[in-house]
This record gives sequence, C-alpha cells and structure tokens, in this order.
Amino acid sequence: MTEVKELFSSLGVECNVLELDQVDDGARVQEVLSEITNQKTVPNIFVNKVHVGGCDQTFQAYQSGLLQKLLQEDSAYDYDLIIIGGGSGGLSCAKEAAILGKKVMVLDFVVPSPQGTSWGLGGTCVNVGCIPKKLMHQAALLGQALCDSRKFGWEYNQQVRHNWETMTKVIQNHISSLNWGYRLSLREKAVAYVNSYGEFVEHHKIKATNKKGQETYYTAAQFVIATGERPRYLGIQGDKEYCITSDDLFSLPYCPGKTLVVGASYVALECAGFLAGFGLDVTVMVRSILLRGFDQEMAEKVGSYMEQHGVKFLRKFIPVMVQQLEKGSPGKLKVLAKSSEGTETIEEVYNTVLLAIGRDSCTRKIGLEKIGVKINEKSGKIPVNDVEQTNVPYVYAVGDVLEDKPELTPVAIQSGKLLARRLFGASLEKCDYINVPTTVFTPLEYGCCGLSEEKAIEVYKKENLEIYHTLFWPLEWTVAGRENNTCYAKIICNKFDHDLAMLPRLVSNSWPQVILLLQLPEQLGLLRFYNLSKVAFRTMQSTSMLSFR
Ligand code: FAD
Ligand code: NA7
Repeated sequence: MTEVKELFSSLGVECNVLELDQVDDGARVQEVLSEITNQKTVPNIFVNKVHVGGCDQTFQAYQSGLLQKLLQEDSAYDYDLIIIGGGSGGLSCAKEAAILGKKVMVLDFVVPSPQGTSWGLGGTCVNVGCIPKKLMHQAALLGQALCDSRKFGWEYNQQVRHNWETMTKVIQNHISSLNWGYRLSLREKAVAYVNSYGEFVEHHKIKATNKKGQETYYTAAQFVIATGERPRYLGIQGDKEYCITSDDLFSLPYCPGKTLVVGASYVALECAGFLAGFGLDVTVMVRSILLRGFDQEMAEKVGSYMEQHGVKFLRKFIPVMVQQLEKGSPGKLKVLAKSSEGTETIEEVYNTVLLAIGRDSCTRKIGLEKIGVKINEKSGKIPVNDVEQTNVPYVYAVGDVLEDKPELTPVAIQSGKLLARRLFGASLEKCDYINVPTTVFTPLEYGCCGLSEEKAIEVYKKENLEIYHTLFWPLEWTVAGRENNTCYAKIICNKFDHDLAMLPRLVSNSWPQVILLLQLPEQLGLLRFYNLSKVAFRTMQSTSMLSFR
C-alpha cells in the first residue's frame, strides 16, 4: 500500500484513500469491491473510475504507460469543478465538492458599486445583505427596548442617542472576520480561491481577470454559475451619480440623515424600518403596492405599523430626477418625482436617496453566449431543470441567478450543497424549493410560509379555503405599554386537506410575536407544518398563547 501511495505521490497525483479497517462499514465495502472487481485483496486501485487492480497491476500499468494515460484523462482539465461566484450558493457547492475529494476552484470578484463600494469574499448575504441588515435591524430594536426598559424599572439619566459611525464600524469589523473565515475554510478544504472576474471564452474554458487587469485562463470538466444579483438603478438623471443602494448603505461612513427610500419591496421596507428606528427622518416612495408577491393584508399591516412609528409613505410616485444641491457627508439632494397615475409632480430635499427598486442577475457579462447557455432575455435569469442543470449539460447554476426560485441564502446554500453531492455521486437528493419559510425584518417582523391569501384563492378558490386569524398582544408588550391589537396571525387552509380543528392547538405552543401567515397545501403533513412554523420563526423572540376565531 505504501509503495502505491509513494508512486502516486511521485507522479504528483493526490489519491483518495479509503482505509477499510478504519471505517465502520469497511467489511461491507470490501464485499462490494470484491463483487464488482473480482479482487478480494487490498489495495484495490481505481483511476478515473477505471479499475486498475492491486499493487502489482498498478506498477505494471505504470511501466507500460497505461497508468499515466488513465491519469491524463483526468488532467485534460485543470479542475473537476470551477464555480463562478463565491457567495452563499457558490461557497457551499465548492466546499462540498472539495469534501468529496474533487479539485475545485472558486472565482469571486466584486465589481465596485457606482459609489465605489466593494467588499470581501462571501457574496451578498454576508457583506451587503442578510448579515448587516439583520444587525442594523437589531440595533434599531435595541432602541425600542431602551424605551420599553424604563417601564420595566430601568433608570438612567444620560441622553440616549444613536451613533451611526460606531454601529457601522463594529458591523464591518464583524463582516471582515466572516470574510477571513471563508478564506480560511476554503484553504482548509484545498479549494483554489481566485479573486478575479470569471467569464466563459469557449467550451470548458474561462478567462479570469484580476483587479490589475491580468488575465489567466482555466479549464474544468464542469462549471457552476453562482454570480448572484446586483441592485438596479432607475435610469434617470442623477441616479448613479448621487443615489446609493443597499450595496453602499451598510458601510456608509456617515449617518445618512433625512433619507428617501425608493421602492416598496422587502429590501426597501427593511432599510426604511431600521433607519427610522435610529430616529432619522425617512420617507418611502411607493410606485404601486407594498411587498409585491407577499400577502397584501399582511403587507398593509407592516406598512401601517411603520407609518404609526414615524416612517412617511409617498404613495403612487416615482422619481424622475435627482440633483445635487450641496456636497457633503451627507450632502443635500433635490428629488423631483411625478405621480405614477396622474400628472402631479413634487419636489423635496433629502440628505440621502436610497434606491431599492429590485436587483438584476449577473448573467449578461459572463460569456454565456460563447458556450450557448440560455438565459431568460427579459429577466436575465437562468432556467434550469430539477437538478440545476442549464441547457449546456456540463454547466449548472445555483442561487439568485435561477429562474423562478426563492432568492434566499438558505436556499442558495442548500441547492449548492446538494448539487455538489449529486455531481460527485454522494447522493441523489434534489433541492426542494417549495414552501420555504421567510421573514421580512421590518419593525413589526413578518414571517410567512406557503401561499399568500391572494395566491391561495387563485389556486384553490375562495370557497375552498378556511382562514383562521387573530389579533394578539404579546406579553412583553403589555407592561411596556405598547399597542394592543397590532400583532396579527393568519392561517390559510384548504378545507379538503386535513383536520383543521387540530391546527390552532398544534401551533399555539410555538407561536411568534409577529404577524404571520401560513398556508397548508395538500402535500404538507401536519408534522412538517409544525416544523416549518418553528423554522420560520426561530429568529423571533417572544411567545404568546393564541386562540383562533
Ligand atoms: P451572492 O451571494 O450574491 O454571491 C454572488 C457572488 O458572485 C458575489 O460575491 C459576486 O460579486 C460574485 N460574482 C458575480 N459575478 C462574478 C464573476 N463574473 N466572476 C467572479 N465573481 C462574480 N436572504 C435571506 O435568506 N435572508 C435575509 O434576511 C436576506 N436579506 C437580504 C438583504 C438584502 C439587502 C439583500 C440585497 C439580500 C438579502 N437576502 C436575504 C438575499 C441573499 O443575500 C441572497 O439570496 C444570497 O446572497 C444569494 O446567494 P448567491 O450565491 O446566489 O449570490
Ligand atoms: P423587488 O422585490 O424586485 O421589488 C422592487 C420594488 O421596487 C418594488 O416595490 C417595485 O415596485 C419598485 N420599483 C421597481 N422599479 C421601480 C421604479 N422604476 N421606480 C419606482 N419603484 C420601482 O426588489 P428588492 O430589492 O426588494 O428585492 C430583490 C431581491 O433582493 C429579493 O428577492 C432578495 O433576494 C434580495 P412595483 O411593485 O413593481 O410597482
């Protein structure tokens, strides 16, 4: 055995060694090996899935040159797998493939935002998404907790104020430690990390361009596209020059001051919520509805709570021009907006304009046309089959670039991990994209799973639905003197599915503080439903016993 290991080592080949006396099912593996190879002894050598034999046969193959030929077939490419994009999906796929013994490379490159912001390894979630967003949301909740605390007996005299610079500094420090952790974990797993922009140049070949413009070419047997999305701009005068997006907000070196948030989906409302929580003057400019795609009754409850807590809403308006009045940190910007329904126009001055009007997939500048990978021309998204394979068989995609899949970090991580396992023979399990719970971290947090009421009506018809709902007052809100009848829970059920009477009792023990919506589609068993509700609300602190009407 030692001689064979030395032989491979002298050829510069890393072997995947399974010591049968050191694994639990070694005897069973031995049995199967002898069945398929007709060889009862060890070592039992395979090169690129081809059975070579024992020690003697391997040396004979080496002397005849056959071994080198078999090895060359593998080294026809530089890597087994190259992943373009080192975010949630790309990193999980890379690490899993490396654990399975594959030669893997990850390219991750951040094109600076128009304001010049860039960041380290880890993608959107870690640097400019979930992590800083949740930490800023937490900072805002602490402000609320401070207000509550006096009611609970805390006495303090100092004037309490929030310091933006201190908060961003500690959050950015935490992010840097995460960036470092990712680099380390790639190194530990022998994944090659290249901080370069990747684009296909021909089949099985990419060009990697680094910050200095140096180009290197790499080849691989298989590729995964995990390039994610970047914020969209309005395409009006002054947007790229003067406005910021979520890519800039979390590391903004100064307090944004009076802020206009353009857009009304979850990124917009979450940012508006925590900015207002710090005591800033915040206006949300809404083109049509709040939280498109979410249950509209819930969306309006989230919005009206924000409105009661100081966020202004400018409904049915869109910006048409942004002008700089004064430079500074922050400066002053004049925004001209027009009604999205009529001819009315308005003008207002803000310190900061934050655009949160959606995100575009990073798929149009990565050479997909050179190898024939199809994208949805309108959305830029990549259609894949149920094993995340594109129309080009050796090219796969995971995460936010996927067409019609939830854009969430746990989803990207799961699909990346399962893809690697399937690609390299460790499992056949596919990613389940249905009924993924999600939370909107607005001041009144909103967790949900399943269909919105509108969608449930469309799918099952109104007369087939039973809707349980309740308003409630979490215990910790009572002493604090916070509003009663504000928190709201709703369960939408298909009458033909299950014993509905059981549901309220089933979930009452793990109920969250916040508004929630759950739907019980046919395939969802009660147990799974219960687990999902726990997953969806694991981030929320309070509990309350509920009874439903
Ligand atoms: P990304 O994480 O975006 O990673 C893609 C990486 O590829 C990036 O580093 C990019 O720079 C790089 N790249 C792009 N092109 C190239 C190229 N050609 N060459 C090399 N590298 C390239 N999800 C949640 O689950 N919970 C939340 O609370 C949440 N909050 C969010 C808040 C905000 C403000 C935003 C914007 C998003 C939030 N998300 C949240 C969504 C989550 O961040 C994404 O779903 C997730 O990051 C997607 O992972 P991904 O791997 O597809 O892409
Ligand atoms: P979304 O979910 O795509 O929502 C975009 C929001 O911006 C939505 O409210 C839109 O209004 C609004 N919008 C879009 N274009 C404009 C223009 N031109 N003017 C004014 N308002 C506009 O984007 P998010 O950024 O919240 O989230 C995208 C993903 O990022 C999300 O899935 C996460 O993974 C992270 P509409 O309802 O269309 O009228």
